[in-house]
Amino acid sequence: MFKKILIANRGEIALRILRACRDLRIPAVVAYSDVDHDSLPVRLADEAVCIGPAPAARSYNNIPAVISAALVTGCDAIHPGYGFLAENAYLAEICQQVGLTFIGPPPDVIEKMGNKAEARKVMKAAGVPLLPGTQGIVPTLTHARQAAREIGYPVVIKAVAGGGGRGMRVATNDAELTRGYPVAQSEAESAFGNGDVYMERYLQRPRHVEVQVIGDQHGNVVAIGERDCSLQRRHQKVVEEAPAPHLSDKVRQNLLKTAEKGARAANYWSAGTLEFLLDTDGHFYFMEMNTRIQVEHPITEEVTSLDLVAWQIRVAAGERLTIHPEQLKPRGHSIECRITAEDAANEFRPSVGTVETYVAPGGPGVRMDSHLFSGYSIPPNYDSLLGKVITWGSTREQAVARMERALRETVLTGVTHTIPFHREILADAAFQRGEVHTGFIPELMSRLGTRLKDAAEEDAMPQRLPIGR
Ligand code: MV4
Repeated sequence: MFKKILIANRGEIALRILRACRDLRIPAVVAYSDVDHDSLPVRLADEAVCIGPAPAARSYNNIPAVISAALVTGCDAIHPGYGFLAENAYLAEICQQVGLTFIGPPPDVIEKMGNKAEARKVMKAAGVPLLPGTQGIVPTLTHARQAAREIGYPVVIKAVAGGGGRGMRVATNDAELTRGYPVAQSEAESAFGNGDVYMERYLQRPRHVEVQVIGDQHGNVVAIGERDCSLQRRHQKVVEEAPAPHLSDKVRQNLLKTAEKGARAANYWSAGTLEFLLDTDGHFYFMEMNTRIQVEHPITEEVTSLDLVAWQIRVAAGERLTIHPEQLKPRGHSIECRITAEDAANEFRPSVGTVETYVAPGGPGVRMDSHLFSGYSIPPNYDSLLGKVITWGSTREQAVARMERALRETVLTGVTHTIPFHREILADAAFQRGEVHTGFIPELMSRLGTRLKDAAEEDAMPQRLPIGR
């Protein structure tokens, strides 16, 4: 096992990794930027080391700074968390060269899955179902028109270096394709430094269902379980749940077996996720693979009792997976609400400031993964995630009821946040029936109209705040 781990991340995930290190009795060093000096993970860590100023390019994304921080503090492994350098093949490569272990898959696997057209090829060869689409990249508009004829409209143009929906362009006819193709290319070039694009048939209102996998360095790969992540706004997940509602046992078993086969074909080890689109007939299609621990991993932990971050560390150290099939039958249901510092009533404008009062929810079936504390000042330099409210119930209904309870009892003042928005989602009749799809949030937003403003005001009313003032 590792002697000491460098946590090259911040916020709730730095804290989550630190907790896994504690459970494994591994000392941990938190690498932080200037503005995170007083953060909770830094305060709780065994050691902390500053890696640069606030801009991520000069700290959390600065490979030489991260490598040096690990070496000078005597670490033998780096956990990158999610975001920042988590899917950076160069970091994984340099780690190998200087004798550090990158807690993630090998660089060649990161690179292959990072190219979405290459990932499609690997999955196709393995017999994983894909939407009709191009074999590789689409080099010219002429090729794009030809491909659209073969695929059939509507089509979507995606960046090979993209992922998560950034730089996506939908075309429903030749005219839209002609206009959209160069835009997709130049957006891909400026966003990812790689203008290569590929094409797929576009599916209307699909569900986003992803499969958590984990593999060791001895050839064992298991699909742990699926998550429904259909509730997204501008490609940002808002609510996730496990298991996926209204999925037949047959489709679920097939999905998990298929994901396992895909991960094996990619020579995968470590924790990873295969994303699929699910249509209304229960057909699923591979979209992309993420080679990191994901934000929403806790809901899979809640229904399996596995510690995915601890397993990710253990397999990186060379341990064998010893997960029994019995542990893979999901027990009950889990939901996660991502609380962000945004104003849902005003186009989700980012909100910054200092947390005045924070009281975390608790009680049976409630887990709060957050780095907040009363008096914490939120730096404006990074993403707006404040924490994740995660509930577990023996049924979906119980997990929903517990989420409503947890959201009601959370006290968070001083910054505008999305708890009122989450309460509207939870109160929605279609959501309560488990009728989720990727059009849900946009449709809810238009139904809500000005209701969000009222909900935000109500939330701020002092008589609802038992603590503070
Ligand atoms: C798609 C799609 C429909 N057809 N691909 C890709 C990444 C994801 N974040 C957005 N992506 C989509 N890819 C094809 N061929 C629809 C989406 C999509 C979506 C997917 C999951 C969750 C929310 C979404 C919202 C809009 C579009």
